[in-house]
Amino acid sequence: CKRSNGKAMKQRLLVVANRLPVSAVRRGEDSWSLEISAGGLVSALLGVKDVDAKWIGWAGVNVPDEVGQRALTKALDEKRCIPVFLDEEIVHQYYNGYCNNILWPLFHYLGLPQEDRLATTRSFQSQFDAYKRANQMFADVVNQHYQEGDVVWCHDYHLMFLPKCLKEYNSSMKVGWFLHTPFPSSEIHRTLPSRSELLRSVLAADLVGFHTYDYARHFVSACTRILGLEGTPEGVEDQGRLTRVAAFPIGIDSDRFKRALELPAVKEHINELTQRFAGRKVMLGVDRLDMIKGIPQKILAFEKFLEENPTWRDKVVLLQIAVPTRTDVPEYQKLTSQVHEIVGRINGRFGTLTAVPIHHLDRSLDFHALCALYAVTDVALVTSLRDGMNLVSYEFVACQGEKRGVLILSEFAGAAQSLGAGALLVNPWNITEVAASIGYALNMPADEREKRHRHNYAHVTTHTAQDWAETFVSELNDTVVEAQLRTRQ
Ligand code: ADQ
Repeated sequence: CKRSNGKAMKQRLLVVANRLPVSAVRRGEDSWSLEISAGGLVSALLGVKDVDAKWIGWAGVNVPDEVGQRALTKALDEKRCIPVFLDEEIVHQYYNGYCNNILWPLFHYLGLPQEDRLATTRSFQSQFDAYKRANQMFADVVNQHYQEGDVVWCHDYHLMFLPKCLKEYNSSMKVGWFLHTPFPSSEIHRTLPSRSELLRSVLAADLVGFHTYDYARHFVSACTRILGLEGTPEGVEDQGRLTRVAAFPIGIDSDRFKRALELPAVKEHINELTQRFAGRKVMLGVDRLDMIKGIPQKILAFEKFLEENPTWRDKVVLLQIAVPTRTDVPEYQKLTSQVHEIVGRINGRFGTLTAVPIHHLDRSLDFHALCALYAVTDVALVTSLRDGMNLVSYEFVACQGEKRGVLILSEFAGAAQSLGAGALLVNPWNITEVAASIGYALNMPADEREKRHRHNYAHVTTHTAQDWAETFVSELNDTVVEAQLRTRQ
């Protein structure tokens, strides 16, 4: 903390992310209603000690008029949020285009869009230009609010161009960048037409963070192979300037889950669910409906398990809760129909007049309903084809009081590196292996479940979201001080 007039002043943290943690609904020409989404990231950043955090990002709505913009800015100010206004065209090209159609699939090993090569090449350039323009707009807003000594923490693949824009404004700004998705092997990153420009922009940051050591290593390899720079144990060096690169595995606010499970309404909901599924083991999947989550693979593995284990058919139920996302994108629409088709087929095949083996919901559940579901689950199934970390696996562990449920976890989720010793790790592409793990999990003796759960629970409750945020911010402060000392020597 700095001191001013004898009073301790907290360091200011500007968190820059594509989306603000609010949903904004316009109620009139100059009135808005706002709801803060209390996710893990919000609790993490509010929990950082001695730091005064503000968010900068897009509010997720198009506000073309000045009256509306002024009113929204004022309303957001009370929630410690600062808006970046993006028009529809730029959102289409930057967010739907470059972020979600190019970077998201590429970083999850699904490759670049394949359609018409020429059209892709042409639209690729315009989408990249829009991406850079949008990042510059974020930088303009950060610069307007920046005060000397602030820490600026940029988040995710939407803002890879931002560190460079910020350093162009002010080379002494403390800038960190964290990626929530995997960073792929350099062999994958090399296929991206704008590969070098993006790497160079990220390297302008002082500290670059990833969920796992593997992602950090892939990033350093991409910088050495594609840019010809030198990788060191600390990071990447370019003409004497070091960008520190390290792993900062995220966690959850486990206390928030613990508190929720104590609420009478949640306890009542747990009782209702227990009665509803009495006599059956409960398996659970909670995912955004996205190709990376491996939902079809999960359901096909469950089908194989039922096929091979007829005695389990009326003794187990799979609850798959899938929040639709990016619903205007054709690939996501196709995925939704595919999942519906497989679920329908399996329920038709193994269902009876009174019960079906799969309950599939296309929607989001509120926090308390989700906690109750986690608490009654015997086996959680996370089959991501790739996933930066996967917080659902952490949340499930945090809500397992007496059940000591089993976690089946994809080896391609970052969480496999932290929860691997307690979970049953699987290759989600190997449906036979996943089906066998389902059988193993359902039959696992109590002492093995206890041992595995204890390992995971200790990890989830000690490596929390607050620790993650605090470690990143303090490492960023240290990195800048060390760099200043080096240049003075
Ligand atoms: P996501 O891909 O969104 O996050 P994940 O880490 O699993 O994936 O977080 C999802 C969050 O949404 C969880 O808090 C979960 O409870 C909630 N959620 C999912 N489905 C829900 C539903 N049907 N109803 C209610 N809530 C639901 C990205 C990366 C991840 C990385 C995180 C954090 O893709 O790999 O772990 O960021 O860095």
